[in-house]
Amino acid sequence: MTRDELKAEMLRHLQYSFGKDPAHAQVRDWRMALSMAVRDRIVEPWFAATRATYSGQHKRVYYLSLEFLIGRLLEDAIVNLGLGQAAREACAALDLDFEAVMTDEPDAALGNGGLGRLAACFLDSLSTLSIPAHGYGIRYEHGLFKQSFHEGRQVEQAEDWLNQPHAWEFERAESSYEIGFWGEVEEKDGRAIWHPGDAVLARAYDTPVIGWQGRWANTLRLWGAKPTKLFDLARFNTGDFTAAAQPEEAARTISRVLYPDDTTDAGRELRLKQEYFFAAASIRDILRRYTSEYDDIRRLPHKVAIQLNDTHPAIAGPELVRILHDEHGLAFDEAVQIASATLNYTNHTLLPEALERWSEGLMRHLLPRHMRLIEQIDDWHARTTKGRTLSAIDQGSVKMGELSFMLANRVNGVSALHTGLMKKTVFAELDRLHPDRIVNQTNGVTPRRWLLACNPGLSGLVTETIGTGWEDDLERLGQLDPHVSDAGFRARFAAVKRANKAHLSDWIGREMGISVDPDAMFDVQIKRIHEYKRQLMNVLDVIATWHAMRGEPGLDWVPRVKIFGGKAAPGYQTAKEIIRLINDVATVVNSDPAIGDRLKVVYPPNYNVSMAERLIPAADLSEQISTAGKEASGTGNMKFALNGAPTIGTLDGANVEIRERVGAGNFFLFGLTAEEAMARREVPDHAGRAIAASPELAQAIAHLERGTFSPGEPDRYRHLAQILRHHDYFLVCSDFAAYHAKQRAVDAVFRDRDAWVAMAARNTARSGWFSSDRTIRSYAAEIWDVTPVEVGPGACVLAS
Ligand code: HBZ
Repeated sequence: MTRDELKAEMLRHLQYSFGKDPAHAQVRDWRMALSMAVRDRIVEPWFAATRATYSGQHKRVYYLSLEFLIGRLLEDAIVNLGLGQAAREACAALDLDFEAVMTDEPDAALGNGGLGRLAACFLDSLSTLSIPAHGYGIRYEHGLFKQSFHEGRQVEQAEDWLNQPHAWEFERAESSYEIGFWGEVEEKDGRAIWHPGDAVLARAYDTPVIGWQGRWANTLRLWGAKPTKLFDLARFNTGDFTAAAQPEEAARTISRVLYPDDTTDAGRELRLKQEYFFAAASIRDILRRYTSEYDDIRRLPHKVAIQLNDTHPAIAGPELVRILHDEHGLAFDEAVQIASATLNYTNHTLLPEALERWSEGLMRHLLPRHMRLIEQIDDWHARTTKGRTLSAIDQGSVKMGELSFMLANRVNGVSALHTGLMKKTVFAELDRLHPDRIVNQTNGVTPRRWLLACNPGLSGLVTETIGTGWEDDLERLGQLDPHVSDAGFRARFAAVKRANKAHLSDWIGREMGISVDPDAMFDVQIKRIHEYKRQLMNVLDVIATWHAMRGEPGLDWVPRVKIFGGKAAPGYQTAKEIIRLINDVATVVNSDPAIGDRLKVVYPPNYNVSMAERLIPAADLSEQISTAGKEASGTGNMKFALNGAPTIGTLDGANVEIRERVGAGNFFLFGLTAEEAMARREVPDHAGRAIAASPELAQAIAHLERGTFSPGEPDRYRHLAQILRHHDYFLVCSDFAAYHAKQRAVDAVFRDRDAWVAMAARNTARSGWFSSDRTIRSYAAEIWDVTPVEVGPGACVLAS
């Protein structure tokens, strides 16, 4: 598509789709016009992919996830369709600021963090690999809350992304399912019939997901909740307008908000309703599609693979059994066998507080038939495995991890370390009963968004050096390795990073009014705020460094900018105290004349996918410092390495594999191993001993206790100090000295510019394995038993 064609299409949409005169069009109108012009190019390959799947009777993958953190979609589409230059030029020809048009799009923040972003990367790779697939989730009216800071404290505001036209979705009013809740189960002629007491409609909204070069497109189908009865006209006519609107309100609540808690589940009843609502609608839709093509329901596992993204969709298991048994009339055991040959489950956490459990009482009340089936599934499992000591029902609650495991063909962890720990800890007994069921699938990230689109400077250098083709074959980055010893290449690599940093410095100056030196080291920790991720250890290191700088102002310190980003769950008080501390420390450090430009703390509010795309290309150092054994994998760690930022990190999650691949000499390792961490927790007063052994740590904690950073309220950080001294479950104190010392080693390498650049470039060259294309190929071969559909060049939109 040429510049002029795209421009003409934009003008056509502006006028005929939106009824706007170009003379009065705002940035939003132009963004919508460009989105529509680009979207038109997706429809053809989208239809072609659907037709090819039907005509070839290919097996399909269904990815069920309560979260899809997809971010902005316009740039993604433009990049995948190769329309970057045309779009820039068309905007220029129309006198539009291209950046402003692109950044006008709100982030679709339908997720909390890593789990949701992983689902989005997987959709991208499924399309790139032309694997027939659907993502299924909820069309939340309000995504993850917007974060702002008020006197350093996190303030949450409702996010409102749908309060404007949405360019990418197609509403499918005809695809609706009635989803029941509550009610009774009738036993009749040996069959169970569930009579729900209430119901809502699940309506489908489809977003096409275009793969690399437009060769294939899959569908993200999100369910919105609607009332079965729109309006109570009788009540309205009596004048009770509020009551008349009540059915609509009650139904809509189900798809109103994303739960902003990534550890525990608040609003439990509504959350369980959300889970059943989307799982049931998805299962119904999957079976409708299957039965429209095939007669024999027993062959379901040959044509359908369902992946449960964590246990949030786990109720899909009992729902599938219910339909096969109660509605299709299969024997119970056969129904369970078919369901468990179709379903697979991914575990994303071992943290006990994040493992879902539902009270038996609530489950029986809300989903009476399902609770009965869960008991039968539990009995069936005990009967068929002789694993009688093991149950999915325990002390009045249903353990969704155990239930998902029992009903799965494969269960996977998300990094080698995590999978190993799953086998040793939470699923030890189930693993013994089913020794082949647990497999590892180390996470990955899409190189289209996380290198090509977000870092044009580096992707340009890569292409100039090794040619194209790496975008969907990321292991080719390995060809950069020999170039790292070339001083000319290193200089260009360094220049790209410097330009990205200068760009970020400008943004920080504009947005936050903080001036940062682009030649300082940009040290970045961006992720949800959680004690196990240990932002507290990072800020203690800031305090210790600040203290040392004040003590020896004459020393030749390596200037650093400490950048933080992330949200805390609204009910997670300790995480919120950590946020406030970072902001208070920033206030003191950034205005300390004795420190000047040598140390800055920057914490831009409202970290999201788009902010990650801005920060990662400009990072020098990647902070991946979780307590070993607690971070299942991490995916940010991969994005940083890919963009040439070496890691300072523990042997946790995928850090282990990153270090193996980039080489131990290109990774700053510190801290206890997972095993050592477990042993350390048993040592009496481990924190006290660590504090006594590290004057820097003792000093930093003393600053918290003295109120150095909260002079108006000296007690503000007493609670955090108490945790450190007496309840240091995440071993911040035990790891602090090693971390602080390793940071000085980082300084030393950074001082040697050439050594640093070589290390950074090797991180890029050796990160090819962390493409989500590799991960999806591996799921396809080892879990789903699907193969990519061959697409000839004729199906490629670029060729048309
Ligand atoms: O999933 C994350 C893991 O912490 C991270 O290590 C991993 O890389 C990533 C992808 O595998 N887990 C989450 O992001 N978990 C959640 O967001 C979550 C959301 C709602 C919950 C529980 C967990 O109720």
